[in-house]
Amino acid sequence: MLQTPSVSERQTILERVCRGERGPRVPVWIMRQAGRYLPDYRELRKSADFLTATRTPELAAQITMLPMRRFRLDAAILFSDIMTPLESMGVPVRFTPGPIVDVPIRSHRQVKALRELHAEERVPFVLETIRLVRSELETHRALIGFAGAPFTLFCYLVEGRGSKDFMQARSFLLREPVAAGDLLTLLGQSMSSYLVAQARAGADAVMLFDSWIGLLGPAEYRRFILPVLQRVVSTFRSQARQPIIYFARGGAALLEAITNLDVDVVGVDWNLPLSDAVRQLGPRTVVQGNLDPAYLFAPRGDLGAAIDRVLESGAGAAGHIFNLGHGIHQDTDPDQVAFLVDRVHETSERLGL
Ligand code: 1CP
Repeated sequence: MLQTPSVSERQTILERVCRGERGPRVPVWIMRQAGRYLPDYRELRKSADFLTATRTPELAAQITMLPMRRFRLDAAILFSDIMTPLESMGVPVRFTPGPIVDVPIRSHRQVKALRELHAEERVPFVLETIRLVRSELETHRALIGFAGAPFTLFCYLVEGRGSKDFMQARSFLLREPVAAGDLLTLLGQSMSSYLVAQARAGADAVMLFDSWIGLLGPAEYRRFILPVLQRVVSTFRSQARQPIIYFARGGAALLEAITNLDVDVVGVDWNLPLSDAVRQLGPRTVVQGNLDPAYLFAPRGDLGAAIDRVLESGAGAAGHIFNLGHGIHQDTDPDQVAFLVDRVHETSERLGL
């Protein structure tokens, strides 16, 4: 008689860890794993610009799979960008290579002119990419879908481009709190339905990238951002079962506030040891991170020791997904990535992590 696989048999290793199950090893993937440090990515990009690559499902799926073919990674991440869905909300975006918004949002009138995102109609190419990748990927490896967190998207929309301090964006938040609140709310509604659409298309987990949240202090985070994020999470949870990862770069001072967010996994950068993050988030939390990407330029002995330290530091959490503390640098040698992935597997299997 055919037996229906139990839930845990059907889940990928990454999903099980997201739910707080340990073993058989610590899963690993790398932020920006499908990017410019890969020679095959640079080769593919010679024939297609970044926007075309993200909008062509066959190409985006092929790029998503590049690091999966090369390394024993436990998860793929959709090849796309946090700014991709914004075009269909009424904001044209260029990439040079970072995102540029030529007409930044600086008034309530502009906020009111934006449209909420309806992913199935407006970004079908993203959902098709997910279907293609999921059909190619082995069952034990996860596909992560993602969206920009409201504040990080807000930063690019108001500033118009990358910045060290996003002064325009942060001053807009305080100068025009009603307009800013409306913009954050719209982004939250749009990104929660975008993540639900990705989950329905086949993403095994979803991730919210809050890359610039470290620019806010805890009081402003609690006042302007936490309520919006709580709605994103509760809306997603009411419509999908997949785990949610929240990456709060620079969020060391925000962890206490983040305990109010009902996410499955908190991703942290290298500014604090994972054990400190776990102390603040509580032992039931699953963490993701947090090797300094600069270590990939260190000699193998030092790199290996640093990987083991991160694994030991994460051992007190309910679960640990190994990653860098931020995206991989474009000058990184891919052989160092192969070494990292194998080292995470070897050490975590040997120590039973
Ligand atoms: O080929 C090129 O020249 C484009 C470079 C590039 C790539 C490969 C950009 C422009 N985006 C991406 C892909 C991308 N962006 C992914 C794909 C999956 C993977 O990780 O392999 C993801 C998840 C993102 C998310 C993203 N885009 C974030 C959040 C994560 C982070 O790095 O903090 C942010 C902040 C962006 C904005 C962005 N898009 C591109 C660049 C170079 C940037 C950063 C610009 C800046 O520093 O302000």
